[in-house]
Amino acid sequence: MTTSNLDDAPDGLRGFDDKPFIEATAEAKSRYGRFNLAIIGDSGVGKSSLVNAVFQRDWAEVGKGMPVTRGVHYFHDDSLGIWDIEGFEIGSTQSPAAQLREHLAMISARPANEQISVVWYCVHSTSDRLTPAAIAMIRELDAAGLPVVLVLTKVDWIRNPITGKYGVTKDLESFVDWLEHPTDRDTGEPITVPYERVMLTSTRDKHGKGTGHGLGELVAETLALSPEDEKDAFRIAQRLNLPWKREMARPVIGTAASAAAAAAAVPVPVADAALLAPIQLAMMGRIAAIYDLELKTMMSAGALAQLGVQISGQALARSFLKLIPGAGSMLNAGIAFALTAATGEGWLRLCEQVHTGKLDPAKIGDAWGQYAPSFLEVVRKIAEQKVGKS
Ligand SMILES: Nc1nc2c(ncn2[C@@H]2O[C@H](COP(=O)(O)OP(=O)(O)O)[C@@H](O)[C@H]2O)c(=O)[nH]1
Ligand SMILES: [Mg+2]
Repeated sequence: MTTSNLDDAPDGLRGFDDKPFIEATAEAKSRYGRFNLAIIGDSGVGKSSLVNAVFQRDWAEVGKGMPVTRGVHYFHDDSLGIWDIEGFEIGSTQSPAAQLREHLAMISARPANEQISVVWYCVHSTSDRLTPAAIAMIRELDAAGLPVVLVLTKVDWIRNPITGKYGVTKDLESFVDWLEHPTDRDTGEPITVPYERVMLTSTRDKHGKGTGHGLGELVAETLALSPEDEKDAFRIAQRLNLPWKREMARPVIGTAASAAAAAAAVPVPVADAALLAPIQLAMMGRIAAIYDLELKTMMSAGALAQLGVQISGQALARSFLKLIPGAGSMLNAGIAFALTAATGEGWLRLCEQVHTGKLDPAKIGDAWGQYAPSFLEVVRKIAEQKVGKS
């Protein structure tokens, strides 16, 4: 169910309908669904830091709070679920692998939108081998059909003073060598450890500063290992890679611009430019979902309505047509296309600013002026479209 934000909007805005925006966001969110990651490793290895760096939620520190079961926490919002698994009891009658098997059985009995897509199995990068318990747990995950990224954490990157390049310690190099050709600790015989990738990561340097290393590669590998129908959910849930979101938003803009062109296939008076508003608002709602923005709750009462009035095309189309010799007072397919495409691009950039924390969502209404399509931008779009057609 969706409700309008406008019930308490200022008078002049009440006639405006924000439903297409809100419904498009809700529809896109339910279509993309939730991405679930399991992150497994000893307490203190750096799991919560990784989750915070890649997903940037302002959840209370991941790992705190009531566990689902001993050693297992589940955190989620609409687009992301994190299974935080640690605290395998040493000296328990059950091996860690058997404990993990029980956890996985418990999770598999949970609802479909909580099922794990990818596992990050975290090991401190100063280890020299995987322990037999770790190997048994990775085999357990593999047996459950889960792709495992072996994440080496808290890597100490050393800058070579001569070449300026970053490298790792000799010890870590030999750990990575061992991981490529693992052998049994006692017999020296080759063994199989069924992980998919090794990633070397840090979320800060050893002084606790900086933004880390290897995280871009970690999200790229995680995306590659995600099931096809969950890749978009991951692109939305993660907050490190903006180009992925742009790639998702561009076809949404293209589709809306074509729909706007079709709506104005028979030219209409500029006074009727508001007929484009539902198309443009639905486009904006879908883009907001890609940037994981819940504007309905983020924007103040009436701000969305104000925005809607600004983008409804009419004012812009009117001022715009005055400047085009011979355009008259009719809105045609080309102008509708260009206006919608330019609106989409402006909105995309604004969503990026909010997404990266550079713009306070409460100020979207005021900021839109800077992002709204300018006259020149629209003319450029029309020119591009003509070139594209010829
Ligand atoms: N030097 C360094 N310290 C880290 C790194 N990641 C986490 N830490 C520190 O390690 C401690 C444990 O991290 P946390 O993420 O809570 O581990 P968790 O128990 O596995 O969730 C914290 O004090 C972090 O500040 C890293 O990449 N480098
Ligand atoms: Mg933690």
